[in-house]
Amino acid sequence: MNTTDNLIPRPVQVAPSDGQAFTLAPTARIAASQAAVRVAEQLAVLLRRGTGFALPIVETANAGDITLDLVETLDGGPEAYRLTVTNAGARLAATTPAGLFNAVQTLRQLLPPAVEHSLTGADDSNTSTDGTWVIPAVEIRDAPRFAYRGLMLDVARNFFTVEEVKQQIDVMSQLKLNALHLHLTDDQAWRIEIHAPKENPSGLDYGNLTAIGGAVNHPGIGLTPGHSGFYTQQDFREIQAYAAARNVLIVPEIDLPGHVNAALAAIPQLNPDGMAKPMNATGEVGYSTLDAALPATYEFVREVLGQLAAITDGPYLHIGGDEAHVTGHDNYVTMVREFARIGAETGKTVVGWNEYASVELPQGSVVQYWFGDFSPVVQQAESGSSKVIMSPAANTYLDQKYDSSSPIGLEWVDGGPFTWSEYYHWNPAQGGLQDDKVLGVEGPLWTETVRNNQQAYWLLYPRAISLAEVGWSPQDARDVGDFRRRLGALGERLTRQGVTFQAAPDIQWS
Ligand code: TNX
Repeated sequence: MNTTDNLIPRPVQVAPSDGQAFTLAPTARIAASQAAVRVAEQLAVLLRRGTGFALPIVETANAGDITLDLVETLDGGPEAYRLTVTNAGARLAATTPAGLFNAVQTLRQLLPPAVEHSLTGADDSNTSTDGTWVIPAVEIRDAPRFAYRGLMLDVARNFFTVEEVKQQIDVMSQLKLNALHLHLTDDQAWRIEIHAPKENPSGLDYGNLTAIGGAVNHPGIGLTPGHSGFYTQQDFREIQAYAAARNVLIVPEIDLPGHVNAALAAIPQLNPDGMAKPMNATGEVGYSTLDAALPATYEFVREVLGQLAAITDGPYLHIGGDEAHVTGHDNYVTMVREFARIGAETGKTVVGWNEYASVELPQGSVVQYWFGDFSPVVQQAESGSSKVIMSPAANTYLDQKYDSSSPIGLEWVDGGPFTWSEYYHWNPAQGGLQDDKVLGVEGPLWTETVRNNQQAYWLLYPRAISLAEVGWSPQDARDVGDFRRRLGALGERLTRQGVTFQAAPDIQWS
């Protein structure tokens, strides 16, 4: 059943009207001004595939058409939108294409689930169960609670091809998730091409980062080693452009100064003894570090962050900072302070895991909280005008097993189980932080146990749907019981899209 009650994330204001529903006819068109044509085209692709109708894009609307309008003002910031459906048509209005994109995702959920098709291109049948495409009459006004609503893909432990990342973006963006953090480097692998620089005082072989660090396909002990591969800078731009067209911001991460074994294996000069480390595909953490005393360390970081900043359109550059267990406190402070400065010098806003909050950071740096002591985070937020991305492990970690019977996933977070409901039932504004200090929320998917998109989907969904609503909907508008019902109704749409989700036993899936 398509109704105005099933929307996820729940909009700020939904006013069903007594008027007649709108039936999309085979003669319908999509009307859009020049600046709205790109989003209109995306809606057209979805609806043509779903309905088999021609749905041409035109400049001015007739009765019976869908209209996309860019307007001057609308409360709620750049992502806000208004969606009005009457028997004469549907009208989507926003101040930006991002807002229009959000409106399209809502419209999509007002159509029967049969409008959805495999995102991998497998099935192309196009009939609704009763052959009609009815959209209930309604007026929706909506805007996000937080500007940043993200997922993280660990592409180091498991490489995801450009095509796989694009599919992840297709799935997440329908839930109005708007940031994808790519964990590009770690002990096991280095997944982003770094060109040989013009100036290279220490003669570092940057090509080896991906030649050695991207070639991870050897058998390891313990956890299954991930796939080989890396993104060329062109691949990265391609992912980024694809994401931008779907209102998704790419946040690239180079994890420093720990989690660097792949770099130490590729570039001997990064080691104090000048000897390259062996590659290590195990799931061990916290054993590798850059050396604070080596000039090559800073030369390397400057080059890598500089090249990455140059290809990154978004404002953020993530420099890691987590689990540097063998770095030593003073060395950690020295390096992270300098790396954050280098990052900020590229013109980007630096982001780091919460361990780095104890270091003096450039004003406005972003802290991503995942685990441990919250007080340095609050302190940074207050003294350094930093904003916080909330990823508390027990409420957002998408790598955790749902419970001990899960065939994949890790089990290191205390407590549990870790189901859609724990990931729904929390408030990102906590520990003294108000909404204005919270940039948003992010669910990380570490991939030591993940080897393809379907496995990733299974760990992500439905928990990432909880996260999407936590990030979007007002706290006082959220209700676990109501969400449970709406989540069940979303099941059929995901199934039609070919997304394998965890069929949580406490949900009545459609
Ligand atoms: C800790 S969470 C990590 C990751 C691992 C994860 C699971 C975080 C910031 N760092 O490097 O993948 O544990 O082993």
